[in-house]
Amino acid sequence: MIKKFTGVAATAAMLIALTGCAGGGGSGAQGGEGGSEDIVVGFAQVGAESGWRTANTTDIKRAFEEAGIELKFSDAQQKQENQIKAIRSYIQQQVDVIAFSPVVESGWDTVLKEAKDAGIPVVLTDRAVDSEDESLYVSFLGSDFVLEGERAGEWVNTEFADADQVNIVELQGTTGAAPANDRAEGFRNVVTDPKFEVVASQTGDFTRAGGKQVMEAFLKSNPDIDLVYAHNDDMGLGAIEAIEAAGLVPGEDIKIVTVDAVKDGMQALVDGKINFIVECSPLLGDQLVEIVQKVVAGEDVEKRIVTEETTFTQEQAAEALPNRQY
Ligand code: GYE
Repeated sequence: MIKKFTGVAATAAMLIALTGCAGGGGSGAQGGEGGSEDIVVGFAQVGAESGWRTANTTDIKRAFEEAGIELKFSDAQQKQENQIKAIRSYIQQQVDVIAFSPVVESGWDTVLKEAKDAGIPVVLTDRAVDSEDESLYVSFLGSDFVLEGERAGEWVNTEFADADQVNIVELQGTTGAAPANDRAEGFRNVVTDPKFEVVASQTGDFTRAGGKQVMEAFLKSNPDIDLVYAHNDDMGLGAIEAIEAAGLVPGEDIKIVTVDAVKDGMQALVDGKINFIVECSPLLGDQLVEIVQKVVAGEDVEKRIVTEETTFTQEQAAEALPNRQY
């Protein structure tokens, strides 16, 4: 591993060179004697599909920079094969810890086993894998997506308490992704009254363009849509464009509930174009750094760390928006 050392770090590096106590080289839990300066982390990001993702990337880079930990970063452009390639390259480079946000839930066992065999601990951030062997990763840091779907559903139950028939269209996240699977499931856990009908459900891949395109098709084939449930703000924002282009008023003619609460989504909520947002925090950087430091120092880490989140009505959004970090 080639690193740039200055001052204290250089002295520490020399000591390590003399005593042979470096944390790198896939030695995993034995590292850390030289402090954070010696740690190298490989992070395989999903892509740059949404405002949430951009905020997540920015926060992770900031946190590692502040901690003085070298971060190797790759963007998989929403493709599992790219993420697998990135992880294999981190294994080859013998980084100390690999962290990644799995684009889909399934199909990770082989590459995770390769990391384990190389002695490199893996931390899952944001999204889960469906591997039955939990020893393939040390920790999973991220939101409870089922709960998010339930929160969206609870708002729907209250909002449409007096309605007789409610036609819902669903803009799903990336097919096979944990937040798409779980947000669909959570919503259905609570929206159980037979008056609710999901008349159409399709993936918009968590992007604004995808949300717009799918919503245009939904509007053409469904004359009476009462509600859009979008698995993230970006798809909801795309849906708003499609609804307006069809001559309808988003937030009034068609109600919209989304997940994330990024600034653009919150602005649309304040503007009355979205009706309710379930928060999903992308600010995982500091917690990830802490996990990495503990893992490298050989300390125990929690297997599951759940992000704390809230929900926003239009009034609450107006109050929160000026101080919103993402
Ligand atoms: O909600 C969406 C992003 O995995 C929680 O991915 C994340 C989701 C987030 O594209 O906007």
